[in-house]
Amino acid sequence: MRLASYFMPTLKEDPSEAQIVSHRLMLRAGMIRQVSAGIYSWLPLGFRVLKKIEQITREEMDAAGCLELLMPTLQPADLWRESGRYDDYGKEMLRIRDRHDRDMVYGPTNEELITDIFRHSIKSYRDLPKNLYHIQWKFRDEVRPRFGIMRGREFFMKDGYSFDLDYDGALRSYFNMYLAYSRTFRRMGLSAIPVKAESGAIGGDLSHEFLILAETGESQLYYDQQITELDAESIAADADAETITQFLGRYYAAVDNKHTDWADSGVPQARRREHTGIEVGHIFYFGTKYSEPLGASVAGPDGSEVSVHMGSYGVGVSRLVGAIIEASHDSDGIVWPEAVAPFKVGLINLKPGDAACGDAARELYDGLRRAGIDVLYDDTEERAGAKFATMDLIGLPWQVTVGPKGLRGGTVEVKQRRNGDKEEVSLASALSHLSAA
Ligand code: 5CA
Repeated sequence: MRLASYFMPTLKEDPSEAQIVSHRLMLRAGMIRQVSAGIYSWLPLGFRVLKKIEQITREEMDAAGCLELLMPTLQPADLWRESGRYDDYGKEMLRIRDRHDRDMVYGPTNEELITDIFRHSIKSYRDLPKNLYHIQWKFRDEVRPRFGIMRGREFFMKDGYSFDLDYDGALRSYFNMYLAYSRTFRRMGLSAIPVKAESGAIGGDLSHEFLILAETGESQLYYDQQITELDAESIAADADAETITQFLGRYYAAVDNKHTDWADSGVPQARRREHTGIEVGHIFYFGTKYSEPLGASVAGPDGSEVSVHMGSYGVGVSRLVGAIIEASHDSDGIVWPEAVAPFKVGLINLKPGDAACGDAARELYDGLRRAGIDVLYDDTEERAGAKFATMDLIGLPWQVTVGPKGLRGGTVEVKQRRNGDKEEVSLASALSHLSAA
């Protein structure tokens, strides 16, 4: 991508409405634009990151055996009346009336709709287990949308739903998602702590939030330091219920409303930690809370009808964009982990008018693209200082600078954004250097 023809409206000044660093940097880097309170447009740079996060999430869900589908954003209110949540959900749910006076809602979550799909099609225990997910916009009319896309009203979520014949099967499905979530966040360069949590409006009595530590987090968490070293992969995904339950209870971690007193936690003094965190994922097991009222049952092995046991699993795809910035930035701007970076390389031509610089930069640009490496090529007429500042602000993992001085000796400069390390490499080897990086 050539910057001169790209659309990346960066800001030099800190926007006054942004209270936290990720919101500030997303606005300054031209990633998003506010449309209305808690509602944002995703501009090209931000959209690329959103898509990367979406894709990693999708790949990990697929690898865990989940099946992707797509449900609409609008749902009939009658489904919510069947589950009893139409009245319970309160003002957070956006209610709409269509031209035929039918009540609709803009989905804040999809337990009812997926259960409706299930009950019409799956009738036998032989078709279980099933785990269906989609990645779709949600709307929750939060009282206080804040922190940019971190607590929005319209936001992008991966929500998945599992169906099993009984508790043991459902616990295995739950644990399968617990493992998949750990892998998903790790791939994004995050270390997320699974924490016992309240189930809230979704319901049920077993739930874990995945939190990443950040000063700006809205959740207070209390945890045993050991949990950060917990290797969930040491347990087989098809382990029995007892092994899974034991594993889930091995180390203490609780959000504020689940935490009572350290003294009751059994955690030795030296291992107690308290920190604020950002919730990037939440998994729930809620048994037959929706399958019973909606009549989602299957014929069991002995022929009798059984209400299926369900769980639901959410990843805050749009929130993650902000959460990753909270976890990875410095005073100059964003520092993207490579897996989610909008481009891998930022190529700076210090003197676009100069024939040698133009040729060298173009050669590198074409070579990188041929090698399948995403590159943003700054071919604008800006001053050198401004170009460097913009590249640091948008946080691409690698910067390559082509300038007249270096070129006289046949070299370009390669800088790693994460640590600022710079290296002069020959123009000829720059491509292989970056391909290998
Ligand atoms: N049905 C369940 C699981 S699919 C559910 O809705 N869970 S949730 O309410 O916990 O939301 C899942 C994830 O969406 C959260 O962990 C959080 O990362 C993200 N999320 C929730 N509310 C917002 C919001 N207002 N803005 C941005 N992301 C949000």
